[in-house]
Amino acid sequence: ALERPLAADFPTPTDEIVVHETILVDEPFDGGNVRYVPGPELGAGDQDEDQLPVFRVEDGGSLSNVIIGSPGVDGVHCYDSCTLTNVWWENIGEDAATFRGGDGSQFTVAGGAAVAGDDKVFQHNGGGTLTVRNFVAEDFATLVRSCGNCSTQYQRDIVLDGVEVTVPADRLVGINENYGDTATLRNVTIVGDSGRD
Ligand code: ADA
Ligand code: CA
Ligand code: CA
Ligand code: CA
Repeated sequence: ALERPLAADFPTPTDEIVVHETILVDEPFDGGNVRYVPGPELGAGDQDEDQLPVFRVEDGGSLSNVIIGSPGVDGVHCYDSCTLTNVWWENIGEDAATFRGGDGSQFTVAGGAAVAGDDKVFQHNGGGTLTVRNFVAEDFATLVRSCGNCSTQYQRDIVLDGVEVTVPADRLVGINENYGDTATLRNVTIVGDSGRD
């Protein structure tokens, strides 16, 4: 059985689907708590940057009640303002979700949890604001990273509001001050002992 963080109340999967090809979402998609298991065509779930996402969410699309099974490959890619509601990552792959819309995008992650990542959970590569609300993460290095080397760079805003993380972890948010990024942290709970004095 998977080890689960105490506070991350993962839903029991209602069914399981193996995903051999990235699922394109351009309308509201309610997964009904089905577990979507990445097939080997999408990647191995390691730190290889060339893996494919399980879901690609485009203009008009949103995801809710989806369980991303193991190995997490490149998780979810969002190409426009998108909302991920109650999305659960059982084993984060290279990262859990990537946000790629341009300036003015409003990306929201609301509810859900992610566990078992080697490095980053959320990767903000586009423009606009990424808000992570009522989210739980355990066993990762960085919760949100604003891309430092993307081919198009943007000023980005990152908001955490109601986030519970379990240490050890390296950082909540990594931003690029040289591009004017901002990070706003509200209601952050850190569970456990960092092991540091
Ligand atoms: C790394 C890489 C970025 C981008 C990112 C991602 O941080 O340096 O250019 O590829 O991963 O989107 O996973
Ligand atoms: Ca990466
Ligand atoms: Ca990635
Ligand atoms: Ca993992």
